Amino acid sequence: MTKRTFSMLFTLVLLLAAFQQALGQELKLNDLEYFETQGANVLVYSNLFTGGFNDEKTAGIELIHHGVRTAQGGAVRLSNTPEQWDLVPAIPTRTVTREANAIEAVLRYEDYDFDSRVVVTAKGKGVEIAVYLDKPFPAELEGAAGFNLEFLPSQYWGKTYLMDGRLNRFPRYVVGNTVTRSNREKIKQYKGYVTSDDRGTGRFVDPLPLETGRTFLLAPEDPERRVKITSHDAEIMLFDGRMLAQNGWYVVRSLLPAGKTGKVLSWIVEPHAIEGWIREPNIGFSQVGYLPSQPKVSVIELDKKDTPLANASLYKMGADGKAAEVFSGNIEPWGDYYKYHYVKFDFTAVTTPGIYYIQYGDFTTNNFIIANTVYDKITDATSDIWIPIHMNHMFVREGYRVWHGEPFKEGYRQAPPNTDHFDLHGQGPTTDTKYEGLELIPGLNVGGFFDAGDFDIETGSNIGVVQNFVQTWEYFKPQRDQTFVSQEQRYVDLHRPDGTPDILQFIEHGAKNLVAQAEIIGHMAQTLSNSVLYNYHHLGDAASITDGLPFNPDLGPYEVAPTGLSSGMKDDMWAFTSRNPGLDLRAATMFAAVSRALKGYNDDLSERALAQSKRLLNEATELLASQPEESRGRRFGAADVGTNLQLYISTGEQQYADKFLELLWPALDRNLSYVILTALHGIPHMDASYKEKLLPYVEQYKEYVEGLEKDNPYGVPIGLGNWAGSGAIVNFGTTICFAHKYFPDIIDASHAFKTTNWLYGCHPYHNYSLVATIGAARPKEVFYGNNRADFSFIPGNVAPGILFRQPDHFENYDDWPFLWGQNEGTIGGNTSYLIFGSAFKNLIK
Ligand SMILES: [Ca+2]
Ligand SMILES: [Ca+2]
Ligand SMILES: [Ca+2]
Repeated sequence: MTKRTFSMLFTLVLLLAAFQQALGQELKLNDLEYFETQGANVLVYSNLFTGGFNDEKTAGIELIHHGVRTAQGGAVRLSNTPEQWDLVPAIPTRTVTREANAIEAVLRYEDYDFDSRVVVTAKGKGVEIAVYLDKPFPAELEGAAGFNLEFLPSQYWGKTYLMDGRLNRFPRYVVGNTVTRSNREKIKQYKGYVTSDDRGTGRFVDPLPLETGRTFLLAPEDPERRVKITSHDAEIMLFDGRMLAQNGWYVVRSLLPAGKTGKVLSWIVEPHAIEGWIREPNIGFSQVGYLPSQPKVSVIELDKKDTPLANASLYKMGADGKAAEVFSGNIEPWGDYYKYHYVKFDFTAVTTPGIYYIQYGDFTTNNFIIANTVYDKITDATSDIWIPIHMNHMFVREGYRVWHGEPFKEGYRQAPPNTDHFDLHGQGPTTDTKYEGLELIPGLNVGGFFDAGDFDIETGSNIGVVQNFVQTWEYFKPQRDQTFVSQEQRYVDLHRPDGTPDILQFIEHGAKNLVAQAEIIGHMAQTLSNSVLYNYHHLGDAASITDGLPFNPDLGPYEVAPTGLSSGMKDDMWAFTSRNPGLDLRAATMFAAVSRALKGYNDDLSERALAQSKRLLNEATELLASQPEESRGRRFGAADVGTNLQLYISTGEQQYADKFLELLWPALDRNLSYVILTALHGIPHMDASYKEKLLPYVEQYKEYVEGLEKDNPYGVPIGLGNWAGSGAIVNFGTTICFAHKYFPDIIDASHAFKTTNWLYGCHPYHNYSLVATIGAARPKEVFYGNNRADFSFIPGNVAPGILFRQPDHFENYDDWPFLWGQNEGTIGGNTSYLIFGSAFKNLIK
């Protein structure tokens, strides 16, 4: 080979490499049916608009850009900036055509008998998104039907954009121009609900575009976020969805042309992909820290293109601020789990108390503590802050701050028959009470806990919450008193001890509402909730959700009576009262437990709870017996097993023990991991043969627990549903604690650390603690609480956490609070965490 041919060959090789690199950046349809290049994934209806609460901002055409899901909602939509309750398209068919490198979907709006086809085709470094109409869309959708794609504000605000070369910056906060239009022109919202109060104007707000043009370049300065969108046949508009709703996204939109068929719109969307980009390792560890004696294993999440290192180190901080390496250990491979590769770093050998951090190659974590005290306070923020702030019908103060005034002073009205509801409830064909539709039901505005990020009282959930409190009290007798609660003053003051254990006051507060329901309505309501959608999505002081004045039909809307005692506002909350004997039965068991717990503290409420327990038990048993067998057969979950156990504990009647045992064993056979905790709670109340019969199930459970080590790198039950799985992982931890208590030779206590590890930072996506504050070095900073519009948190909240999106993406936004499936906390979930934390602290004592 001559020198010349060698150099020619060399040049050719270089050229080929460059060509391949360029090709390497081209988006390709992969086996999981999305368009992929390293650093950019375009998903086309992998996730549909079927989440349960309409537009959850987790569906449509989506872009995962250098590891972050930065765009979603790509679809034909009927407004400039769709809100949660705007209509979403059904997607009856989705077709992947490999030869054409294309995915096609039919989008259907049933309400308008309107079909369109969206075809996404790989085109070089981007995709073409085209909309086809086989017949023109209905005339009433002219100016409404358009193709939208939504970008995540927190990933773009402060960055620049260019529209046809004109310079702009994405606004940090929504400031812009809107117009109002006649309600006659408004596209109807879900089931005809309306998300805003038009103050009697008959007009709705419509945002104007921030910019309009043909070539839209997002974030040219940021290679991780740069996206170019061009269209030859349509104007591209940019809107700010936050104009109408704080959870809105930046919306890129083109209107569909009226009267046309065929290919009516096309965009080229090119997400920039950084050449050779490799996602930074996510080094998972407990942000709360570790006990000296406990297992300590960091799970490190790696890009599949990353090369795992051979070892990692632990550094200890000295009092002089200087750090020294104190341990070096091997990196052990675990394997692939969905999108990433996982390795583990075991530093259990390090047992000296101190301040440490992990060094993995060039990556250093924040510090954490090894000490015997790290878990001492894990429930305090939840019990001292989160729970009292969620006490309904009270004024809640903390130092200089008022969390909320006294809500719903006007009380609750009877929900009219045949009423649907937007929060998954409804009133059946009758009221099942002595009240007429819309009549005031006096006395219900007392006690109870806000459900979650919203302010309704979910009766089923509140029953579970009071059970959780009673269980915590009866098992652990926490004497903690950091909260002043006065039912007489309807006043709560945080950090002001009043001589009564807070947990008794929480039991009392929950029971007050539930006893009122039973006494006044005659049975349990389904929910006490909003009657109008525009105040359901309330953000701010709970006392301002309604005007506090009862509705007076003699007054016009927005009118207040001269006495100041009533108003014409139809904003009063409603009680949904369709009778459910299954719920009554659960209430009966809860009331029996309440009556035990409150004896000697509030004897009056204790006796009233017992009276309602007996009455509801009799009535519910009769009602259930008169129901057809098949509808009873369907009720067969852990709740029914647990209800019969609680009934037996409360009444001592053998029939409930028999029913408990009859339901328990088949339930364990069907769903062991879910039902076994209930079975464990039965041990103190059953004879010795019961524990013996349970033994093989506990052995089976041990296999299940060990099998989780092979299921995923974290060894916990990871949920893949539409609501992320912290709740199941908390229950897993609680189950371990109780299983170890009764079967210490079979279930090892150390499994419980898998739950704390996961909750406090050792999980996919990022390594922040999923529990707000609680002594973690790096807790999550934003949650979907009722203060979410402030990008904040309520201390002690447990986020659902790591949400799975099809087909292979786990995420938890910590700069965007508004996705309930990953960032909301519920009163049910947070009181379950109280039990776990109490049981866990007991376990490690
Ligand atoms: Ca709710
Ligand atoms: Ca107290
Ligand atoms: Ca009112």
